[in-house]
Amino acid sequence: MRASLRRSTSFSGLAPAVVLAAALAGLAGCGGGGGSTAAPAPAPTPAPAPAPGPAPAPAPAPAPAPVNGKVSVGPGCVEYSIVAPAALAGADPLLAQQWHLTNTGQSGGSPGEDLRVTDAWAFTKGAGARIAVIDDAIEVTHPDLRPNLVEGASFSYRPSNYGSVWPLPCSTASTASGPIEGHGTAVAGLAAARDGNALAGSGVAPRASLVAFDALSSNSDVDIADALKRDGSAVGVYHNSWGSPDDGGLHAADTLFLDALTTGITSGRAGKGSVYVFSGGNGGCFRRAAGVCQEDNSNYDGYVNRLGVIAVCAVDHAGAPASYSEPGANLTVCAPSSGNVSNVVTTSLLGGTRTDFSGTSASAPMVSGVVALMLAANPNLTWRDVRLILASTARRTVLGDTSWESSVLTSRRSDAQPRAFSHRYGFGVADAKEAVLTAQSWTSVGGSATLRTCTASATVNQTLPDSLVQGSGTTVPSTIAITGCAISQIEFVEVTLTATHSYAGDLQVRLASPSTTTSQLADRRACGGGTGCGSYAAGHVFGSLRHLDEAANGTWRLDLTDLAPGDQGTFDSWSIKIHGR
Ligand SMILES: [Ca+2]
Ligand SMILES: [Ca+2]
Ligand SMILES: [Ca+2]
Repeated sequence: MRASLRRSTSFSGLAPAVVLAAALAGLAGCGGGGGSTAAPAPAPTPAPAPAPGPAPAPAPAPAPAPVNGKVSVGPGCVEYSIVAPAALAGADPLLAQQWHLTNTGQSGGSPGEDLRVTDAWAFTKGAGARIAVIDDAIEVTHPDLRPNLVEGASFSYRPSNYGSVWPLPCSTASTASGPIEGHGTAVAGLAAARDGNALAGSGVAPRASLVAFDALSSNSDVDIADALKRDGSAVGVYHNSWGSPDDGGLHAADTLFLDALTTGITSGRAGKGSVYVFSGGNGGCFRRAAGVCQEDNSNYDGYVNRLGVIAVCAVDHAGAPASYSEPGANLTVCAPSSGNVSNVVTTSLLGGTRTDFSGTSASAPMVSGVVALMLAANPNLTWRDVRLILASTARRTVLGDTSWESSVLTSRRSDAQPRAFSHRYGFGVADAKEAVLTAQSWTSVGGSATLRTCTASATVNQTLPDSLVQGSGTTVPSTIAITGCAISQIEFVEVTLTATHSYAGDLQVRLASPSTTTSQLADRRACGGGTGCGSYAAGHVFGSLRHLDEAANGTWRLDLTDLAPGDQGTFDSWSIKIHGR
């Protein structure tokens, strides 16, 4: 409990975007192929999390207008010119290297393992849809971003720059792992860099409009919650390449965040709901214990496993899961990103480009770009429609992967590829063309106002026998019978588990549905640092998309199994909340 609560309250001070971006280099040798001994050089030690700060001060007055055509975010910071760039036309020189858009094998990967986005551009390039990038800084003056920028609609939360519409970096310095404040700029370019301007490459939605909110710069949950609903009538998709620390621990989201999400999906876009896209996390091999990768899970992160969140995993240029990409029953789709080498091409600081971006920080903004294309193709889509279309049109890759399990979801793909779910891929890799085509003819399922919810709970109070042999144990099941629920097609399942245990990482948690499919909610792992992987004492909320389109009524079963000797506890209670139509 100690670690979980402390981290949740100080989360915004953890520079989580940097955590996501930087995690790859040290992890690239883990998982995936298995048994690899040729790990690359370790990543620099991540910066320690700052101590929780005091309650945020009242918002300072907006920063004064820039003087002499120059602007910076504070004393000692880089000054940027705010002169509008000249309009350019011509082929983008780096487009051919952007294998995630069109994979011809140019990076050594498999031709066709991409977002199928070039085909979607025949229908729309995103004009009319707005993407908000929430990060710690975004170089909105970048000549490949500025043409799509909605002038005056960005917002800076940096205390020295509060209220400015220029949420720029302070420093343009780089280390071996990339620009120190370059994360948001790289993210923004993948979603919505301009096409056809003879500069750099192109975003997935190169004619979508772009705004930037640097809410991660201020160490304030208040600011992040504000950014997540800022200009909710105009913003279509809020993009987030950040999350809780990838340390295998259970992390709760703060109530301000949850309230902002609820506001967004209820009131955003005149009731059609804001769309929230998040990185699934880079903790696929967050540490090694006795030489074995320990795996974080997207479902341990209370910021990315929620009802209104589209969590995105990563596949490499051959379509296989990236070793750092976390599994999770909460994953919607994957998108391309780096594999054993960092090779995603995007925008960088001082108007430049980079060829080394990586992680789920790179895959997720591609999905935000796909969502912008969908919203441009059909502005009437609700937040629920968006997720259903992504799932029903995703492209399954590596069909022989044993993690694929059949799903009752109806395929909307033109090739009718059957639907399946994997805790590593979600429903597959986002397919921009199929998503846009389906969006055009989609009949809405409605927004938050028509979403049905059924809830039930059980008190268990049973001892969880300690494991005698690592990897085996005695399962303690508990069942809940759902009757009279009007949901015939599930859209999301939330399970809140309360347990008392001296090492939460010992517990495997599985949810079995009446349709006999299983959500893999938690696995045994060793977290190190004496944290015990967090705690279930106050109740951890898991999210699942595994049961999409199943019926709600029937017997649900939660199985807890202690799989490591030395610590034990009790299964106290659980509750289930089913959303759908
Ligand atoms: Ca360009
Ligand atoms: Ca994580
Ligand atoms: Ca144990």
